[in-house]
Amino acid sequence: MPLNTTSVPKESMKALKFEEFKKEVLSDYRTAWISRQASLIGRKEVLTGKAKFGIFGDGKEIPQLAMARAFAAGDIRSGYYRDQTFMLAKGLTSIRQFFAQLYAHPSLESEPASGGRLMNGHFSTRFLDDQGHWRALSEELHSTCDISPTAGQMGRALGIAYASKLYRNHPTLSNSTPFSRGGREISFATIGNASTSEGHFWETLNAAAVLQVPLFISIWDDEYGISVPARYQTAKENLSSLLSGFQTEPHRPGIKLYTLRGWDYPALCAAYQEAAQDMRQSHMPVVFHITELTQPQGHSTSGSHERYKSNERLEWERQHDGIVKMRAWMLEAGMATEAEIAVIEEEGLQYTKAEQRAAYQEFRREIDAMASETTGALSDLAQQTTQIAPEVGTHLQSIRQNKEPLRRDLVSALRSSILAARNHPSDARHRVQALLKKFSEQHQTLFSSHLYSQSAQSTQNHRPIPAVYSDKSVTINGYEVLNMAFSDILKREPAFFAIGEDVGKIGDVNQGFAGLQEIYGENRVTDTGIREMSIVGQGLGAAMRGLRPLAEIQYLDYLLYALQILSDDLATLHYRTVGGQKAPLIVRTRGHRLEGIWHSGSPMGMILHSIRGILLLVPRNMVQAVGFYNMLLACDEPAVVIESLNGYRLKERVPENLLEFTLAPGIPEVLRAGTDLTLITYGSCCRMAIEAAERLLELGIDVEVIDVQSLIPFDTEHRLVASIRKTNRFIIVDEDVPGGASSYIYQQVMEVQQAYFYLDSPGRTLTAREHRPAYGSDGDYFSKPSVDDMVEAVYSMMSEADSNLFPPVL
Ligand SMILES: Cc1ncc(C[n+]2csc(CCOP(=O)(O)OP(=O)(O)O)c2C)c(N)n1
Repeated sequence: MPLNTTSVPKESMKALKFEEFKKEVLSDYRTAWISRQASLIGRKEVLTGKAKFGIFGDGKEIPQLAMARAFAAGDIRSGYYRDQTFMLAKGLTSIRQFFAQLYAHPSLESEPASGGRLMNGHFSTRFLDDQGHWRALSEELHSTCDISPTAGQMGRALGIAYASKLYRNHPTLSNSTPFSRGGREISFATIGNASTSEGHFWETLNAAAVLQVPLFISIWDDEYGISVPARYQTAKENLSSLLSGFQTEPHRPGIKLYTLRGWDYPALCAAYQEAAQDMRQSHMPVVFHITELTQPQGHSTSGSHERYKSNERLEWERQHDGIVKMRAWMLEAGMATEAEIAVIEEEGLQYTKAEQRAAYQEFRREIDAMASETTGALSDLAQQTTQIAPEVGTHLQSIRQNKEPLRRDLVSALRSSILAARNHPSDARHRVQALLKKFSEQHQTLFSSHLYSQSAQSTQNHRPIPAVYSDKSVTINGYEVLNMAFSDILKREPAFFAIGEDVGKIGDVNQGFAGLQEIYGENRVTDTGIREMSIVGQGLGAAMRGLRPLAEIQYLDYLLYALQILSDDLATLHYRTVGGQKAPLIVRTRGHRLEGIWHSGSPMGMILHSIRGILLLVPRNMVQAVGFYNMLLACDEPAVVIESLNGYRLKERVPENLLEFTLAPGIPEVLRAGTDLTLITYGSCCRMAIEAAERLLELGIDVEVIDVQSLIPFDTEHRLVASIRKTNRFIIVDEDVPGGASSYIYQQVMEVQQAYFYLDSPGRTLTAREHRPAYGSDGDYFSKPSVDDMVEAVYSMMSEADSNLFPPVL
């Protein structure tokens, strides 16, 4: 099958006046040259110890110039660490910012991509203003924020592209939004050849081809993944040949595939522009397989490529270096003379050096100011403590001798000095303490802000609207409660849509969306393939463009397939951009107790510990779930909501204001008041805990049952300890493994809420067994905590406390 071949763009050469074209070419060459100098200088900065690690885009410059030419207002890049030339070409980063990131400068003014939180080469633009409000994305150029896990950008890139499709087809949003102009925007993704070995790549590509969304993937192929050559990475060592099966055929839309050589500047420019122009209309995904790329300095500053590349390969790379090739072409095509190019190169080198120096000076400025404050405060203390705490003088000395201390050196000296001078309660020591406090507050903001939303729409600011019940309140099945609510949400919130396996035609496996596709159309309630990672990616990217997706993972057990994107991308997005980007995605799933190893899991510890940055809500029934969905749609944070798998056919009383009422996250609810012991639980265990409490009452034990409801955030008002204060005993029950989510709750209760002050018995946990739940009702009984287990656990705790009243029975 013939693949597109490269050719000099005669048409565009003609179309542009030669002089104008020449100017653009020279400007491109300057960008590539500067980018290369930045890579060379960057490596030196690392090797001389000014920066910790460096990974650069040398060898990948030329196709990025071409990609930049096709990239227009509203388009969004999702790429990886090699794309500095593209970012520079579009003005989305500057050389100074590039170096600020290399030095990990924790300042948004100097390093707007991540405020020093990400290693170098991890690019990003600010989608949000300082208040957390959206900027007019359709009028600007943007890049989502890069992550290091290879191919981790693919799911998000799919979602960015999917939003274009939704905006185009949306009856009301298509032209009246700051996010889109008729869905013409392209999602540009870049990926290294070796990273296409990841399933994420193929899953995304297949999904894009099925969905027919404007995803433009460029593969930078330099034939290696660190040291591992293509023969270990790619079948037949030929990505184009593998990808060719995805190509569009008559009446069978797939993708468009181009194979181009990475040093062929004119051919690349022509092809990128042609493909992008076409894609804005057709929405057909495109893959550019860019071959014959090089990596002049090797993979990163961590190693040298001479260790694994042959001399022949190294020589080939020198000859096929894109910059060398572009330079030769410019001379041959009469774009510039040797002398003109030499001027560009010298000026570019000096410019890069000057910007690098300025970035370093900016990076040092704040720390140097801190250092002089630190030495000032410590020298006062040192003078007064020469006899009793000579260590203070030593700490002072070591800071003075360190020409380029880091923040941690200063803070560490302050902390050690305060301890050393602990017996010297002078003003000088208090001044040191005050300074440390000031620095700590600054560092809290610099290094730990924005894990969760800090905008006015943050869930922390949410004021719940309580559920209202009356004599008229009806009782219906759990799934019908959800169905009523989702129907209303689809009506009132045009940006809301739901996707997932079996969500469309049958309205999800438990009928929460039953009948709603028929009413609201396929774009609002949509079936997807079985591909959990990219379902989340589809939602994540769309949420980054102002839509309000609900992405469904059919069963909690299958969240594992999506855990990487949830943990690495969604959970870190707001934090790693210091509030510059957000994705208020709702991930809906159902779990806990049902039947069998892969439909009864409750791996809550695994989830809890990997998704800090995302809310984790565990409603005990569907009314509570609706309260959370209503709240989430009024706020701007991502959440995982786990409905109880065995609750859809249970009857629930529906509040009068089901469609308006909201729950605030982080607020446990007392389900049953009691005086003897606090039983803390959530999800499916709540009903069982109530049953256990009723049986315990017959044994003379009055248990308070509390539903935690929300694991992240967790009991922000410390209601649990308030209960324990009264009962002086607690047991935590959940369906996770021993030491799983129950230990998280235990740490919250004992350490954060300091419940140990009020305990008459040691707190304990009652969990599932270590193994996955065996099948059937017996399997459940002997694997998960049962009502009998709960009754016995409580009884034995009471018996230990008063064996006369509660004689031991076991
Ligand atoms: C999931 C994952 N596995 C391994 C790594 C370590 N790693 C970083 S880059 C890289 C090679 C990537 O090669 P390629 O995709 O060809 O891109 P290149 O760096 O050559 O441009 C590896 C293995 C990683 N970052 N993420």
